Amino acid sequence: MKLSGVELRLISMPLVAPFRTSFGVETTREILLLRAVTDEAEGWGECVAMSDPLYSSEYVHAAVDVLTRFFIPALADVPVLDGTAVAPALARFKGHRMAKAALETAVLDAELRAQGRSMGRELGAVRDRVPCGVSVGIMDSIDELLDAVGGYLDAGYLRIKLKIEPGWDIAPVRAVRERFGDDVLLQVDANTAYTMADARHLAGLDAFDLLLIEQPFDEEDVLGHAELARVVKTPVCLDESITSARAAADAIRLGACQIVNIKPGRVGGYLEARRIHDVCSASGIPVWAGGMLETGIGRAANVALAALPGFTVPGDTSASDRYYRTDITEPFVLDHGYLAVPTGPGIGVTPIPDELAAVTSKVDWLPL
Ligand code: OSB
Ligand code: MG
Repeated sequence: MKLSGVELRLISMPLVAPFRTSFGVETTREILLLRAVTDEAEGWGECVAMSDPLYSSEYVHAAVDVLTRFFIPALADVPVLDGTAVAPALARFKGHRMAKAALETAVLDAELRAQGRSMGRELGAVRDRVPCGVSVGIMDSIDELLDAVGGYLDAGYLRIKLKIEPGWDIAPVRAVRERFGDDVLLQVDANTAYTMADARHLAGLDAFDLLLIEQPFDEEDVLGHAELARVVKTPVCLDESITSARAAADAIRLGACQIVNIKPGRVGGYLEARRIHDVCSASGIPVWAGGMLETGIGRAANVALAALPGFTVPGDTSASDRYYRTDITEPFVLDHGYLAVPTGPGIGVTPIPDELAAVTSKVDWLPL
């Protein structure tokens, strides 16, 4: 496959409702999309970096910069370009995994489209649909939260994840349990908002039979998570800390996680995400598919990944209308709590030209 260039496109997508986490509030998702143009086919990749470096050190404009200056030019030197050649070609550059993931995905999508093979088939999907949960932001009041959770349960979501932070943890969890009962699959995500000094307080969540507590401590505090796991009954899940298959293997060996959230962007791409799945499966650690408020482009590939055998609990792969009034692809629609795994070539979806144009703020063509 010969790459002729990559288009970098910035789009701006208003969320249906503000999404508040312990690290900030998102009202409009600013997203970088990549289109890799080859002599055989075109491929799409969505970069999950956010506007500000609050979830991770990456951010949209840094991704544009590093792709433009280093990553895309580095592909000119690759003799035989396909999806698997991208990570080795970029390996000498440190970090910037979200930017690397977007480029790898665009090239892989082009390759798969040229071959008529689907992402699910490529990654090893064993299901044609995946069970879906929803990530519920921090709200101004418990009443508002209960309304939101009630709406999602009515829509069919099979699992609820509550964002928590100090001052918004035990009370919202208790309220959701009291209103909706003990059968609801329920978990919490702290996005690094706590420290070991909060361990006793977090043990207060043990009473609510949660599936897991996600990333309570700092990204680099793997040992702290291992210590916490010894004093709380709720299973500890890592998100931010798991940046590679090696990081996953280390965290598992340390006893820092009983379950893992896999986000391809966070770990440098779908191929590394699959390796994490494999490492976890070999250790008996269940995994689930995280999300980064993706459009249909990123969602399509996430749903394919979530169809691998080790993804044994519902992920944050929600329907398009949980995020956006109008998606840039055909919308992903929940069917009794499930999303269908795309079956078409590559990621299986493409942007609808008019919808894409309506949200685009900038387009750059980078010839190779
Ligand atoms: O920690 O999982 C997270 C969104 C942006 C950044 C980090 C996270 C999230 C979510 C939303 O929880 C998941 C989604 O529905 O896409
Ligand atoms: Mg998380």
